[in-house]
Amino acid sequence: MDGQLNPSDFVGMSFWIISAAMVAATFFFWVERDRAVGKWKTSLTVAAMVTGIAAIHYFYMRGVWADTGTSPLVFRYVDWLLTVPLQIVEFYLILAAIAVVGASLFWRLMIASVVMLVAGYLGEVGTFNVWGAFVVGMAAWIYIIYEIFIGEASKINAESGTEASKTCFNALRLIVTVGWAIYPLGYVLGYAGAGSPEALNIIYNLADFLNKIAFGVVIWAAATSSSATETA
Ligand SMILES: *C/C=C(C)/C=C/C=C(C)/C=C/C1=C(C)CCCC1(C)C
Repeated sequence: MDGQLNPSDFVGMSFWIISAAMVAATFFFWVERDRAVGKWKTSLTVAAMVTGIAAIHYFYMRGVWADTGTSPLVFRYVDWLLTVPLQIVEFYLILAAIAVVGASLFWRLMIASVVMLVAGYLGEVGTFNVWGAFVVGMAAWIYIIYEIFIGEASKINAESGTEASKTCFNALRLIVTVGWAIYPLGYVLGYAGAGSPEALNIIYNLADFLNKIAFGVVIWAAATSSSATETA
C-alpha cells in the first residue's frame, strides 16, 4: 500500500472524517470558553484538550491504517490513556465546583479507568487471554458506573448540585454508561470468532466521535447556560 487513503475504504475514511471533527470541536470548545463563567472555564479547557489530543492521534492512526491495513492498536490506547483520565477529571471538576470533594474519590475513579484500559490493551495485544482481560476491563467499568450512580460521586451531585451542575452530571453519566458501552461491543465484534479489524476500528471510531464530542457538548451546554452563574 502507498499510504494514500482509498475513498472506498470506509474504515480509513472514518479515521479521516473524525480527525476533522475532532479539530473542529477543539476550536469550538476553545473559543466558546470565553462565554463560560467562573469554574466552568476550566471544564471547557479540558474538553478542548480531550478532542485536541484525539485529533492528533486520529491523523496518525489514519496513516497507520492506510499504510498497513491493520489496527493502530498502540496509538489507540495511548490516546485513550490520555483522554479517558481527562474525562474523569471533568467529572471531578464538576463535583469540586459545588462541594468539597475528597481526593480519594478522584483516585478511585482514575485507577478504575486505568485498570479498564490496561486490561483492554493487554487483551488486544495478546499478553493476556482476550476474554480474561475483557472480564477485568468490564469489572472496572462497572465500578465506575456504580460510583457515579450509587456511590459517593452520585451522593455529592444529589445533595449539593446546582441545576446546571446536576443536568451536566446526569448527562455525563449517561454517556459513561450508554456511550461507553459501544467500546466493549467493538471489542467483542473485533475478537469473537475469526475476528474483524474492520468492525473493531469502525466501532471504536464511532464511539470516540460520540463520546469525546458529545461529552464536551454537554459541558459546553452547562457552562454557557444562564444558571451556570450559580457556580461562578
Ligand atoms: C475517548 C475515549 C474513550 C471515552 C474510551 C473509552 C473506552 C472504554 C470505555 C473501553 C472499555 C473496555 C471495556 C469496558 C472492557 C475491555 C475492553 C475495553 C478496554 C474496550
